Parts: sequence; structure tokens; C-alpha cells
Amino acid sequence: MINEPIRVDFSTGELAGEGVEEVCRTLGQLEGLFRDKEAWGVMNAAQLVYRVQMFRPVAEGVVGGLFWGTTFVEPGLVGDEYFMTKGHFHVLRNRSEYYVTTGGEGALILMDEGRRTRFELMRPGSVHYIPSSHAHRVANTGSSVLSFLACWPSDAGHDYESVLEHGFSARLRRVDGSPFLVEEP
Ligand code: S6P
Ligand code: ZN
Repeated sequence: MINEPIRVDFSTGELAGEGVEEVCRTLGQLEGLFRDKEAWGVMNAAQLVYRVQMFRPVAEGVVGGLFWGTTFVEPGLVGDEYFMTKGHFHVLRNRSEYYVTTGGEGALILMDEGRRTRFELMRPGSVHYIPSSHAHRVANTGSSVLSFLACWPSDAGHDYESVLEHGFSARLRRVDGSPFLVEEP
């Protein structure tokens, strides 16, 4: 028997094939994420912020497996803050991950456990290693969809609660037309 592998379209990052799952995140589902609550409140709750395609050939939590995915972040702003993913630590803090940009312009924002935040520019072809014990999120700083491939361990898990509760120590905001990492007060 020959298994048909899934495929990546490298011009868009789009995944296709049996077993590819997809989740969408709209503005309405991202309550509390963005700094400017007033700006968020008057925007269209149905507006798509990002979607994630995933290929999980083993069950969540299996030790020794790998997952594969593509994230597509729409261009946009809430106030002066770029559209971005929720961001998470891995539940198992010693699990790392790779991102590879396929389209658009953006930033990978990383925060270590000492709450030091930095970012790496994402451009088509850029390869990003996310070290263990780092919260990670991606912001779209461009005017087209930002897409990136990801590969992470199947037992990593996602700790969204820490990020929702404490946030990152800095946010990527548009200052005089350019992205700038602004420390939180
Ligand atoms: C999974 C990996 C990505 C994100 C995706 C969405 O470990 O880091 O696939 O899940 O970019 O971000 P988030 O923070 O909503 O999971
Ligand atoms: Zn991750």
C-alpha cells in the first residue's frame, strides 16, 4: 500500500491532503489579547485574524512524534498593535520548535522565562528556531497575508493561560509607521 503524503505549496504555505485540519481565530475570539480594548470593541468580531492548518500524524501528547503546520496571519491593526497570534509557552517547557516563513512580512516575538522579550524579522525564506522555555507569537507587520510553516514535538502542548494572564513584557506596535517593540508599563 502506498500512502499519499500531504503537500505544501511553497508559494503560499497552504497544506493539502488527507488529515490536514484547520482552525480559525477571529477578532471576537481574541478578547483580552490586544492592548487597545476600545479599538477592539468597535471592530468587526467576525474579522479573521489568523488560521492554522495542522497535520498531526500521532495523538497529542505522544512522546517522540512531530507535528507540522502552517499559520496564516491577516494584515491589520487593533489600534497601533499588529494582528498577531495568541502566543504560548509549550506546556513541556523544554520543547522547542522551528518556523519557516513562506510569505509576507512580520515578526516572531520571543519571551524567555525571565520575561525578556525580543523579536526576529520574518521574511520569505527566514528560518526561526524557537528555543525551549520561550513564549512565542507572530505579528503581521506587512500589507499582505503572513504565512509560515511550523514543526513542533507532539508532546509539547500549549500553555495559553500564562500568556493570557501575564502577557508578554512588550508589544509590537506601529510607531511612526514602523514596527517597534514597546515595553508594557
Ligand atoms: C504550535 C505552533 C503554531 C501555533 C500557531 C498559532 O506549537 O507554535 O502552530 O500554534 O502559529 O499560534 P497560537 O499561539 O494561537 O497557538
Ligand atoms: Zn509553539
